[in-house]
Amino acid sequence: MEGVICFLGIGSNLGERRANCIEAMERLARTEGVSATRHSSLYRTEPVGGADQPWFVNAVAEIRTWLDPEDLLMKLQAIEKEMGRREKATGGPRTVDIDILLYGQAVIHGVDLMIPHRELHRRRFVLVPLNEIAPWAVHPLFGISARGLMDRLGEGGLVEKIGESS
Ligand code: PH2
Ligand code: MG
Ligand code: MG
Repeated sequence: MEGVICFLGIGSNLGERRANCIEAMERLARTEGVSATRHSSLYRTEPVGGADQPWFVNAVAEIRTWLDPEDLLMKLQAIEKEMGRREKATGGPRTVDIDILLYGQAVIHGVDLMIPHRELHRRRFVLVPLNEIAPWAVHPLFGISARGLMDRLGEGGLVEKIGESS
């Protein structure tokens, strides 16, 4: 076994947003070097930054991976592309976005890769689903759990769980 426990942020605000998030998680589960262990509920979330765009559907997935962070990033980008994502990282609407939030307790300051995700601690649409599945997960730079980060969060965008039937 071994491998590294990672948390991934998944989001979509173009097309069939819920189906896109679910498909992204299914594709993750089929990815070589990745074992999809758990994921949060889906949430309807107010767009943060560039407010003039559709609301998102967001979720957080926990995976165990045997890939190094750079290889994992390449696999995630391949899934985004296969699912028809054309947009670059502009903050505008996207079919699917898969971000590495935490990779074990690794701290990586690359040009293309920053782990932990640089906005993780500021985003309610990340912290609410992360807390649903892993309130104990520790931010390696702050030494604060997801629960603690939530408690420290001020005003943020609206985040509401999508019911089974809605
Ligand atoms: N992603 C962004 C920018 N703003 N807002 C919400 N609610 N959800 C997102 O996933 C999101 C966002 C950039 O990746
Ligand atoms: Mg993102
Ligand atoms: Mg991204």
